[in-house]
Amino acid sequence: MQGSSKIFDPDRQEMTNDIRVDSVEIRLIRLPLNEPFETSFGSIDSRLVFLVCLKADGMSGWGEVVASEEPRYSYETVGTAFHVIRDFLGPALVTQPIANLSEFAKQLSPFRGHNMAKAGLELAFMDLMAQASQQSLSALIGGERERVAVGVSLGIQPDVPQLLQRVERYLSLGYQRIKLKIKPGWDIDVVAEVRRTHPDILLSVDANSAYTLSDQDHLKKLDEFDLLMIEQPLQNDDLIDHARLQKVMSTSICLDESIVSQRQAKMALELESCRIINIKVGRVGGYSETLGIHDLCKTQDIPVWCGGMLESGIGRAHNIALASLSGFTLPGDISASSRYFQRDIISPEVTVASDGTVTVPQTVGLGFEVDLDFIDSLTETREYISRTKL
Ligand code: OSB
Ligand code: MG
Repeated sequence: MQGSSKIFDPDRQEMTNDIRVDSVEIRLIRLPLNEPFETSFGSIDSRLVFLVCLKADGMSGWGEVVASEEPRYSYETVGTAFHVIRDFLGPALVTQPIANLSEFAKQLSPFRGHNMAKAGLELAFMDLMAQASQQSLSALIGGERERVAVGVSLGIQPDVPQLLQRVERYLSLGYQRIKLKIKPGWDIDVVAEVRRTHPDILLSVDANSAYTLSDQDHLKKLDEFDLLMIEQPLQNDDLIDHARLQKVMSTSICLDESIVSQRQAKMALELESCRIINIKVGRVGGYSETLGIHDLCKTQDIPVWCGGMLESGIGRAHNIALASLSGFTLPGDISASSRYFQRDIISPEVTVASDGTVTVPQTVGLGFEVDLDFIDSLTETREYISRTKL
């Protein structure tokens, strides 16, 4: 397969220097959202952002833990991730030098679950690897695109006119695909209205597990709107009922919540539970699993795309690198920094060009400057895990 295999290769020539992590710094900052974001599981008006900074050999590698404050999208929360990194994962990383991504993943694999916590650390490690090998994150993982196509995810609105206004706004900014959050009571009629107003746009819906298989006759009504996909209609851990639903719906099912590992992806493809997979690096536990799912889907011609978790610029930068892989063939939920935040913690901020693409940075590491002064001024909680402390 393409470039991604090289970072698993323990004998890789150019990566002779092990990375010795001196310390893990975790901190929480709160960024207000420009407007509330509502899904089938509730509404938020600010993002408590969990940042990870690994220090090694004078370098700082940055990652983000995408867990939410409440265990609604998944069981993980900012609080559980803080505990698990501080007490288990962080101490395991500072014990010995780590040569590559597979060694990194192996170091954390004895700890079960907590994928978002693991991923936050792995993102930071990959930023270090990119810096140590003097390449961009995208180049490090074998990314092939210079620009990635993006769409926008629109939360549930108080009424249809307000939704239509937002659809209008993001289309005029160039976004290539509109995704509507749906739930019982905010679904068929709403989608019908958006489709009537915009007959030709790429349109999809995301239910965040708000239905069960007993709703199949209702969900089948979505088939007439020529949707690109319906994302995670049924239970968060289900594969079987999604396979049943996919058999009776013409709209492609895309799984999000249900795919938490490469094994789950393999099962979903064998069971034909979906025709598309949304990859979120946090949900699956990091780059290592992401690359595995990407490669698996590519061999089976299953399109993947990069999901989002209202990331700050740091998580967003990693998402851009991932979306540059050749198998990411559908627009990602990678919006401009300004779609969510008044001011982002990186510079330059992420911007979306009028053709609905984001440029993949080619400079070393993350490809953006981390605005440490701004982060410092926002920091609410901070903790260090270092070798000397052990
Ligand atoms: O299901 O894709 C989802 C945000 C939080 C939790 C789950 C989801 C989302 C989004 C937002 O849809 C995507 C984004 O970051 O823009
Ligand atoms: Mg989703």
